[in-house]
Amino acid sequence: MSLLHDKLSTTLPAYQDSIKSLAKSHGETVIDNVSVGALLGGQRGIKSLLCDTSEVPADHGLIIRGTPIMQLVDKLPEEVFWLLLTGDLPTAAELADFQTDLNSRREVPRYVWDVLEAMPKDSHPMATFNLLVLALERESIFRKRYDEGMPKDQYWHAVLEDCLNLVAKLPEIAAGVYRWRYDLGQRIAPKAGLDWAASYAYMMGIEDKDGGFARLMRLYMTLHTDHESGNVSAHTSHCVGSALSDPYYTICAGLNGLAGPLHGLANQEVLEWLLDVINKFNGVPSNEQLHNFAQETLNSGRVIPGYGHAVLRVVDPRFTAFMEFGKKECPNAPVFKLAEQVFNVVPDILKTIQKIKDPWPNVDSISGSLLHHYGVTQARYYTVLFGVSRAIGISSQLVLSRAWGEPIQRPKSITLGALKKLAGA
Ligand code: HAX
Repeated sequence: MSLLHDKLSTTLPAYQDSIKSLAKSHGETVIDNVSVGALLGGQRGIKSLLCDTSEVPADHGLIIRGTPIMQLVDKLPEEVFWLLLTGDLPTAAELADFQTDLNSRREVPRYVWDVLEAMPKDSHPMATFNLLVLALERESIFRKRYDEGMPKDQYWHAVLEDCLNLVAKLPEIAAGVYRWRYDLGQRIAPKAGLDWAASYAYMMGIEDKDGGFARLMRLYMTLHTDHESGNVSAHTSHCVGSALSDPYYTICAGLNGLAGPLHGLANQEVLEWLLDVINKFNGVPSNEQLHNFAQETLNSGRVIPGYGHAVLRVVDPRFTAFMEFGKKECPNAPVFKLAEQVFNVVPDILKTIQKIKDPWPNVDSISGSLLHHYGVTQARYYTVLFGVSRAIGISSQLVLSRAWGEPIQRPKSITLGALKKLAGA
């Protein structure tokens, strides 16, 4: 057994007990009300989900297990995965054990590559990637053990096995999608001795003389892991996982939600928008030209991608982390500089539009400009990178949910007639 398994076996029983006893002693306590506006407004803000991996206060942004994300920017994604699961950062020995464990699980079955090669080349990379995740369902330990009559208290063990097996394979699968989709030549086999994100960077085949791309990939993977549980990808996964669909089905479902332009696909839309600006003005625009371009986007009924958030009311700290990285590593990269210029121009425009609650940039407004600098110029691939990282957060939430025995989700819907009656309308 791994040190991670040992640690969870020690910590999870107290977690299970505290939830059971809360349900028993305070089951009737009311924690929120549901207004007609909230129901019709995407359930925005209704407190109805339990998530202990991370929280996103509107005025602070992402906090993982009590630690603000800005204090985790130097951590490897594997360390953040351990933190999400256990509540503590790993010791050096725990990290080494965890990395060895992940390495031992990384072999991708041949049929996954057969599925990849059967896909039409012009399929969206996210559709291709998600399909490969689903193809791996054949490997599910949870499903096999469930069919054999696994007792409930064993669920989280089997979910953890599936999640580790999947997360270990995702860099090679995602890099395989990248190289195949863009005709970059043979797949590149993993190289021993690299950490999880550096290995992903290496297998994509990006030339990386000074290691800058590997550093970006570590930061990228660390920043995108988790964002509490109300966002579309995490929320979807919770719902699907609650039916005891195994982690391959569950994570794929979450990734399908991530593929929407209002969620994880925004990073693709941002780069395309930035490149449109550069094309239109034959290079860097003046602030006035940029202002007019943004205004045209809004006038045509489209959103400014990468700006606004359903929860945040401040600059997303993940944006700040990327901005600091860019200022240090590639301050003169043209697309990065344009993303910086957009940050200086667009919030003032959005602030004048009363209905927009958050005029500030989110993580997606800048990540692509950095990827572009290192040669990952294919915007349609960006959400795959996000998905590889987000699988870590979804996995962590799934393990905790199965550990405390979250029942099948089943909120109640009502008809418009019933809603009007309740509202006295
Ligand atoms: N540009 C133009 N209009 C915007 C806007 C933006 N960047 N942000 C919000 N609005 C509009 C909304 O479309 C909405 O208009 P309607 O009432 O006409 O539908 C209105 O302002 C109120 O929206 P809100 O309450 O401020 O924000 P929501 O919670 O409804 O939506 C979104 C949050 C992130 C979906 C929204 O800000 C948006 O579409 N932003 C651009 C896309 C984007 O960057 N998405 C990524 C978000 C982060 C994420 O999940 N990453 O994965």
